[in-house]
Amino acid sequence: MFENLTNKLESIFSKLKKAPSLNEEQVDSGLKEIRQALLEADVALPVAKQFIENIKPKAIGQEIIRSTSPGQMIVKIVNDELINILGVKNQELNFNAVPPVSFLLVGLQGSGKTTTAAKLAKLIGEKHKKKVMLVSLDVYRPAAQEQLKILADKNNIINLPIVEKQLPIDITKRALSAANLNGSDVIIFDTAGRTQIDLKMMTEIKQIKELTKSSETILVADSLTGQIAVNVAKEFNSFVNLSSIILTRVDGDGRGGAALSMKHITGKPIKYIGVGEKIEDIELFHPERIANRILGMGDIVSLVEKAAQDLDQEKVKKAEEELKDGMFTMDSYLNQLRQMKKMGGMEGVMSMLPGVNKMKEQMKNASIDEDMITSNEAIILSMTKEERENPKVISGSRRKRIAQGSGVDVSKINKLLKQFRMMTDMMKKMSKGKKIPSGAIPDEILNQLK
Ligand SMILES: Nc1nc2c(ncn2[C@@H]2O[C@H](COP(=O)(O)OP(=O)(O)OP(=O)(O)O)[C@@H](O)[C@H]2O)c(=O)[nH]1
Ligand SMILES: [Mg+2]
Repeated sequence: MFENLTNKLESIFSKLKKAPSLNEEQVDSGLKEIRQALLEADVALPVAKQFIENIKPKAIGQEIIRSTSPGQMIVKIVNDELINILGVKNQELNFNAVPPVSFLLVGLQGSGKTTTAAKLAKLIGEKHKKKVMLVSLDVYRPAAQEQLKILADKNNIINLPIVEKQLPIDITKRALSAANLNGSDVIIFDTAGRTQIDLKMMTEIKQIKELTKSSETILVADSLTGQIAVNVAKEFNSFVNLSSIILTRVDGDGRGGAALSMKHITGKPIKYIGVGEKIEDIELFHPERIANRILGMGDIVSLVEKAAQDLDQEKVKKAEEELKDGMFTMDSYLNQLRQMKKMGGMEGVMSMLPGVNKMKEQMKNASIDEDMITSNEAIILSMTKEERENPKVISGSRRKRIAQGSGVDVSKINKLLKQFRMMTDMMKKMSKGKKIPSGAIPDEILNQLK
């Protein structure tokens, strides 16, 4: 999503970084280029202006101009300001209300409300361990209520039975009493797509909001529509007073302007982002991580979280237990490799790593790709049961045999054994609760990818 902006900023910064010292003029022209890059990324004009105004005094301050690495300091200033306009800290949905806590999803047609309702329901059920009920109030589009029902049933989410011809207000009342009866902690209301000029539809949201005393009125906005999404947010906010925003299609090739402008223009935080069509494709919106991603510093925390989410939880648990018992074997590693493949292969992983644009060439040399996973799979499958359970027994002659069996060079066997050792070391550290710092790739993970 932010690729173009990242590339532009990278080239502006590399120019600034090359200069051993910077004068005011050079900084000024760098700032102009940054402003241009923001505008090209579809950032709203007042936001781009404010951005530059905020960083200017810091960037042309004596401290920078006199410092030994002025370019690097400007990167830091830009990073801080990006975090600032993105909203500083992640904010969780507000569960602080008398149950059933109601969340109301509103937005334009096709912005992703129904999909997001189901994603949120699953996430809140699993992560927050709450009983969630889904309710569709979309009586306007044919089969809209069925669409939510099918999604909910497929994912074992409680949903309010459909009663033909009932109006949204009556459905809402029925939902509230059903939630009290079935003990739901949270109700997520999916509403029909509407535009800000449709007064009747807007009034309906206000009524439902009052009726449910909703703790959140969330605008679901399509990030691909850029500034249109931002204007829609502004209008919706003035009609119904939103509490937060969820941006969808952040996986698409939008230019990032919506994400960067929303908070500043509406004053309302983006709390989650939709990153795909599948039910689990939803993530908390972390300003710091997005800023890091934009500046090409990657996002190791998201990476690790994605890994944890995509991995089969049971297998992970098993691996942890095996590790505790000192039983982490080549079979466990084989499982991990297969899970990695499931995670969207290396490309999915790499797109979240620092400086990826520059690293593509390096990656080729280090042959970090799916071939590596496949060849490691072949190697492990050529080991005997004893060797897989206790790799320490793999002597020189055994390495030769395994190499022959799997059709690879002995050096690959050595490499894999080294990776295996690193992997077990890393897992031992992680199981001791050692935290991975944000914005930096731990050597353990880098080494493992090599
Ligand atoms: N790639 C991607 N697709 C998404 C995302 N969120 C929703 N979609 C897709 O967008 C399309 C429309 O989504 P819906 O959830 O039906 O949108 P809606 O706002 O409920 O639409 P209406 O009820 O007609 O107003 C579907 O094909 C979804 O799969 C996302 O984050 N990424
Ligand atoms: Mg819908």
